[in-house]
Amino acid sequence: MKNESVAKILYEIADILEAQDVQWKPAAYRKAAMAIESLSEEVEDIYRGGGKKALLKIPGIGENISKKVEEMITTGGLGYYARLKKELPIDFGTLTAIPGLGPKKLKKLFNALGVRTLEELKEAAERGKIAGLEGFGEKSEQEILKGIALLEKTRGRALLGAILPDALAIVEKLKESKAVGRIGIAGSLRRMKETVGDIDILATSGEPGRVMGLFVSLPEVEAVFAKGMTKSSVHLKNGLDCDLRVVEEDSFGSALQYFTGSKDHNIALRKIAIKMGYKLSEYGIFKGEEKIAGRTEEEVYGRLGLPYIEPELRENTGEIEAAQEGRLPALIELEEVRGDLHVHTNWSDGSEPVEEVVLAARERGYEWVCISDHSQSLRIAHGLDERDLERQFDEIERVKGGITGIEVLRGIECDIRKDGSLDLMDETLERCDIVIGAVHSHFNLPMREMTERMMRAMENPNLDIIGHPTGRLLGEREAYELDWERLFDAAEDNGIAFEINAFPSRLDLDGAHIKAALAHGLQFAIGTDAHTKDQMDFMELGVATARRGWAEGKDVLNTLGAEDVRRRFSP
Ligand code: DGT
Ligand code: CA
Ligand code: CA
Repeated sequence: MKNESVAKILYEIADILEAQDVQWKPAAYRKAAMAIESLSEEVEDIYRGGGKKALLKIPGIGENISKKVEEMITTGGLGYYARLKKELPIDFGTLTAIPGLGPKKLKKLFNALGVRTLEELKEAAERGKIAGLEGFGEKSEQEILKGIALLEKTRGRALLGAILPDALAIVEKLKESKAVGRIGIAGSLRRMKETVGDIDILATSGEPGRVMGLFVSLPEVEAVFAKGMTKSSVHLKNGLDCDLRVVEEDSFGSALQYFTGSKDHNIALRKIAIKMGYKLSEYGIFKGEEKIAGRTEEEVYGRLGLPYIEPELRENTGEIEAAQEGRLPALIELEEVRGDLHVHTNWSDGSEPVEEVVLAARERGYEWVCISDHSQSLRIAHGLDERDLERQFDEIERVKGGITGIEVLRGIECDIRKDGSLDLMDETLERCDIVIGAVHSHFNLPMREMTERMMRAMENPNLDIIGHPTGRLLGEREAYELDWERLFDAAEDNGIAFEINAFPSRLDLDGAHIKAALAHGLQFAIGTDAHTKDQMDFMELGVATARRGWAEGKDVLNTLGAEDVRRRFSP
């Protein structure tokens, strides 16, 4: 059993126990689930290496839960969970993602209406059966319907950040085979779209039969839909489908171009080809019967009179015109990033102490890292008050004294209150190198109020960056209602940068907002929002999102050295 499946069951047990009004235990199960979810090693391997004793060493896992984990690993199931599930057969995993529906409310809906699944919930809400129940009402029924619509939009799609490592691992395994020639990822995954519907892989091979045999028997594969010489389709254990196509060497470029999409980008390209008297397909560019391009993407774009267009730009939002006019941006590269602007430590809700986080940042080759824990209002995250922050500054100084080769910036992720004021005193904020202001409450204010709340925060001279500006949580919460033109103007007036939060469920700002902000000459701060040091890996997603927004190195403050970052944000 993979970490993800173990964690999922532990989460669900927590939900069932909470629904049954059991005290304490739900929190313990959630803590254990979170611990297992964020392990960099497979819990199976840990168990195989050191038995139950090794499980007990994982923080958050005690005697009782370690036995449950052991049972899951050794038998592939859990009797305790099966019994609980019989009592409350509700799809908590899916339904608790709907805002306003916690385990207790879901139990009420089950008892009153028999609701167990998303479909049943939708039907009940559409028929107006929920509004009349005690503890619900007209408004909460509407909220539930909104939540369902949002969930459906992302259902069957997975977060880029969750899927990218799996896809790269599959490609690496295939590459090991001598039968594989060229190989690459295509589709929305190559365009680094925030969610992906499936994984598309292309390869060349002199022995397609062998490659396909290897592919369908990978351990990641759960079921095989089709296995042929040119295309095989499988369902992966991670929940997504994956297609592998084997194409001819001299069509690899055109196939990669075609299957990378987007569809709209391809349609626009095909129009250009037709105008030039060519035919463009996944097999190449043809002039009559003669094939004139197809081996590489550069060749394909070149034949159409265009420079190479980076995959992240291929959404038909002006990239083809820009290519024709020679004004494609020189997109920021991961290698240009010199530091991470947003990481947490165990001072708030992160996992590791400052020192470990700083060392991990140095290991990545960063020149600096900005420690930015939560401020006091965020109680569930153990947010810091003025005195805590002073003590953290002391610790940062101590850590800096013992570590060379990396600069540590003193940051804070300061809550923006409902009225737009910041959650810590100005005297304290003044002592920070970087203040990231972010909204963590009152998400549903009307557009004008929300916009003015943000604007007021930006007017505080200590504020440097607006964190996760739209507030969206993919599949869970829509962006706040904001008047972006007013916000862009306010950011310009006050020298505020917008965060590109690289956490997989956020990717906020997204490409479209970044592009709009760029038109106002604004700058960006990529922050991984890491809560464990491994999560600093999300930088790749942040950079990809910046690229999807047409950002160049000069637009992104992570490309500066520590002193320049400090100077950029000093009042
Ligand atoms: P996804 O999988 O929903 O996240 O999005 P994509 O973009 O990966 O779409 P997918 O997997 O259906 O197809 C992969 C690429 O194949 C797509 O980006 C463009 C190309 N493609 C698929 N269907 C068509 C089509 O009908 N016309 C054109 N021109 N291209 C297509
Ligand atoms: Ca796809
Ligand atoms: Ca596909």
